[in-house]
Amino acid sequence: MATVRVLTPRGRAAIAVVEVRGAGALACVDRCFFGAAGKPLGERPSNQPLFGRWLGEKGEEVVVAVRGRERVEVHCHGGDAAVGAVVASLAERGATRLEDEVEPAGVSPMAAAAWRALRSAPTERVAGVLLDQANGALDHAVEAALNRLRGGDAHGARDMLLGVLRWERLGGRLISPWRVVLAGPPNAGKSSLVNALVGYERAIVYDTPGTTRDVVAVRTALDGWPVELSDTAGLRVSSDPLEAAGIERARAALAGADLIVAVTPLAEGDAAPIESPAGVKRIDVRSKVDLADLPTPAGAIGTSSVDGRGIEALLAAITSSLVDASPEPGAAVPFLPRQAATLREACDAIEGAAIEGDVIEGDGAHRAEALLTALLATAG
Ligand SMILES: Nc1nc2c(ncn2[C@@H]2O[C@H](COP(=O)(O)OP(=O)(O)OP(=O)(O)O)[C@@H](O)[C@H]2O)c(=O)[nH]1
Ligand SMILES: [Mg+2]
Repeated sequence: MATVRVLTPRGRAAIAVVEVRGAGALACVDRCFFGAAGKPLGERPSNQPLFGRWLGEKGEEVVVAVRGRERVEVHCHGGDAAVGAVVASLAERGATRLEDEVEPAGVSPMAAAAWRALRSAPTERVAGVLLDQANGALDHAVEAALNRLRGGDAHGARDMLLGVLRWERLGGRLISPWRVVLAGPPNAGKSSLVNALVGYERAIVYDTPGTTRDVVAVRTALDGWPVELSDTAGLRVSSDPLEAAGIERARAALAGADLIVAVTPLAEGDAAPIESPAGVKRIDVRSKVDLADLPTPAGAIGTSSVDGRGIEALLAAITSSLVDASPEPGAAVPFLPRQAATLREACDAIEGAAIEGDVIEGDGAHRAEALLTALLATAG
């Protein structure tokens, strides 16, 4: 029976390698591969790269290498969609998909989850934090809190849990990035600013107000933390249904933002009132400072996408607004939402118990103990 497995890690790459092994491996790939030479794989020399197409003469370009009588590699485009399609077509033709085993045998459920998350780590810094959890940092912290609880030191246990929860927001933005949304009136220079911040031309810039019609997201890293910058349609009342739909989406992006960068040209007097959803941080930018001979108001950052003024300052302000402190190497960081939710629930249970008297024990402590024990037994 043939089995199929992706050898290359997930993530952005030009090429991915899918391995098919076992009896029937060659036949299975033969049914999908349209080699330029038109011969069955069994008649081709081993270890030679064979160019062809997948699932038909007009299919995706692939390179196949026969590594042995029971082992073939398919080298395809590296994106998730291309890899998924190759694996799915092999599975349809009888190959069994092997689960990727990324974690070492015998590790705890939370460590195993961290090993799996590591594969999608977008930056080295994120990988470092996840590697600490893969090596048991979060397990050890939860075990230590549990031991305190069992030893009757509920205060101590709660303080330890709060110490871990300090990294709740950061932990939630390791795998999915921080969301920074640029918003402001049409023509304010938002798209130009996104391009200046990422250092390449991602968003369309044009002198006609209402150019950006949709939310254009661009992923980058600031100080090693993953950040998604979203350029949005200029906020105004519009009778154009397409522009109005874009503005609606801009508002939705604002509602889901971690940070809003509100952009208004310096020459346009007061900053435009952009309704920031409650609790969402915001940085005020006065743009196009090269066009106005005016001082930038206090509390705002003046920028020019033409001469680069203020861009570094804005990058620094975005970073420090999102991440005010970084975990020390080896620190426990909850990296899945359920983990943080359970830790919080355990803290609440301890605090709930404390209110009833000056001795912290009883139901709340027991409930916290049960929650932490369950957390250690699952990935969170
Ligand atoms: N002088 C100067 N011009 C700028 C600056 N930033 C943007 N512009 C110009 O202003 C115009 C609008 O820029 P965009 O970046 O497209 O503005 P926007 O806010 O994305 O506009 P909409 O998508 O229509 O909402 C373009 O002609 C840009 O070249 C700047 O810092 N200085
Ligand atoms: Mg724009």
